[in-house]
Amino acid sequence: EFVINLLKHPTFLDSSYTTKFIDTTPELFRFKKRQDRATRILTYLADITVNGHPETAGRPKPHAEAKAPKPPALRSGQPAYGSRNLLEQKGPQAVADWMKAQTRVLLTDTTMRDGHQSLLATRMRSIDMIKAAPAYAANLPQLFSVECWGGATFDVAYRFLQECPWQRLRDLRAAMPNVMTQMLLRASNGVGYTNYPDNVVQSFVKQAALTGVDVFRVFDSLNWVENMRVAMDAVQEAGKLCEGTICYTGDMLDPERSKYDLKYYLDRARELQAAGAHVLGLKDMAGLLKPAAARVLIKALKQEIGLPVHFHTHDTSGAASATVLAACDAGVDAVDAAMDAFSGGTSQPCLGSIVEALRHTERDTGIDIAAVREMSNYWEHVRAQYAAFETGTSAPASEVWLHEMPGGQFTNLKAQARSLGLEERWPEVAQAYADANQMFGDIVKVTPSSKVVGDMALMMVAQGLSRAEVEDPAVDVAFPDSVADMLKGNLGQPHGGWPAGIQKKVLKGETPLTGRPGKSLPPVDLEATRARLSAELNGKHVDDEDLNGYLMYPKVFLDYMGRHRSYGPVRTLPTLAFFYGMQPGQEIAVEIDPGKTLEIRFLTLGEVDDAGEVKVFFELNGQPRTIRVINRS
Ligand code: BTN
Ligand code: 3PY
Ligand code: ZN
Repeated sequence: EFVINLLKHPTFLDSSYTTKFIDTTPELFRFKKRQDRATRILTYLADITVNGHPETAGRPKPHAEAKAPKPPALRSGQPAYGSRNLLEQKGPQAVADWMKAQTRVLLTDTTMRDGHQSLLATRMRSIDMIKAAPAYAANLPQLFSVECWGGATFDVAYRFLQECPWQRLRDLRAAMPNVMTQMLLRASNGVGYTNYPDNVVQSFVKQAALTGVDVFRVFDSLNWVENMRVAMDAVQEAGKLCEGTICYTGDMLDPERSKYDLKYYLDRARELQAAGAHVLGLKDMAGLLKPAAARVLIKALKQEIGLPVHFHTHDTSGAASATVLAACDAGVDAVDAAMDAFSGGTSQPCLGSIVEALRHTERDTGIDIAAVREMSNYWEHVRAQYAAFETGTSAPASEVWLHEMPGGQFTNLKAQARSLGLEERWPEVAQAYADANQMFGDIVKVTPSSKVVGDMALMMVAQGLSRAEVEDPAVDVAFPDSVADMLKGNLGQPHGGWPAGIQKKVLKGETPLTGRPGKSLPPVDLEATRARLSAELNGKHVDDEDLNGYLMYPKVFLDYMGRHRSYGPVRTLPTLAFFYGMQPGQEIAVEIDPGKTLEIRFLTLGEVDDAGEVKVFFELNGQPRTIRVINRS
């Protein structure tokens, strides 16, 4: 009963399922008059200092000696010519040609997107990224790209970090003008968990390109290229680099898993090439590709297709760097890696170690390893601030070849299992995940299809249902909504179609969709939506970035705006103060505009009064300020 309620809870369904749900605090929205920004920021600090941050309560705290991380010194004043300059001057096809002409292996640094998405529940704040960006431009101009946007980072920024994802992108782009930025785009699912109308996807891509994305890695959660064209066309229209991407699953050299054999991948690659991809992405989201298979697959893709190949994997098994090096031997053009301090485990393999492994070989990356070390030192201090979000697997997991969970989902699902009281039964969850996958016909598992398999697996374990029982027409099963949605065809069609038996049972006679979902969704009237949103926000001007944020996540965006009215631009607070509040006597500097800095010192707390409020005493730029907040602790 409880499990069913949880599985149907809207927060759970829209995938904000990490750690725990945020308590709703209606008093925050009963707001009197609009206050100035300094007062709003003090109100936030007072609230966190008195009540704690809802997401860090009961979680590990950073070490006492954790302090504000200092980015590396800049090694040159003028950033050297990089991939972004080439894209700007000659366009995306020239970038693809240039990739193929390199003997060195090109590297993408994923720290600012997949690295923290896979290790820290996507909680890295913009300020910690923006501080690093000038050092990327100055010290690491040989990087192919910096992956820093998209995937889960978009909604987590609004939802949990109280910051605007567009502003993050704009700031990174400005601070790093010579290296390409890269995003992960879930094709018709945008940066969400469901199919959007075509014009919403088009509008989103256009805005992302305008605000600052250079490389769009576009994938579909069922590898259905038909469902990727709208997004890919929009990227090409915007003049940006379109990385049409195949997700890797199964075990290519295993004769028992013939559904995903070499021919399957070559067929998908040809479809992506025909759809206009400049680069072929190979996305091994769970880290399943083994070295021997990588050799065969990458050699074949290079020979038969001819597009440059960009390989992405996860180190869940601990064996990912062996696969990366095999891919390099086989002629891969670019690979993804995370800065050392954000690598390993469910994240990408270690960037510095790949640079070292390839040094003095034909495929030497040309990256300055000392610059990598300095950057990684910075990231190590950044990571220490997020102790509350470490979900960590502490050892490699060969178990990944049983369940095939994507790196970003693995720790999430463990946390969900814990919150359902199933922590001790994790091996059963892993097995149920594998069983659910087979029940759905052995599908590609990546956001959002992976979430559906995860929902099904948790339900099977919580209710003690075996695959045979779930499939048995005589056993009554209340399927999670996400399962019904997927089998109705709302995420698209898997290779070979859905198994008829389970589809019939879940749909109870309803006719499934077999076409492209976007084709049957009416276009959204963008200007009418803008007008409605503006009215909802008391007449506030709604720009294109806000409109596109709202179109992806209406409720998440409105909740963010509601909190913004109370707390103002908290994105510039130091991370320790933002998540853990302040200590008496502590002073911080908060730059709320370029050149406008608030010096904030927290003095002390007063007693709780009859109304349940506490006075919080600060100094703001040397002047005493008192803020009253409700004591909810
Ligand atoms: C969030 O995590 O919801 C984003 C920003 C934090 C909002 C503050 S934290 C203290 C107070 N309690 C809440 O539940 N929300 C606000
Ligand atoms: C995402 O879609 O966020 C992913 O990282 C998929 O691997
Ligand atoms: Zn990934």
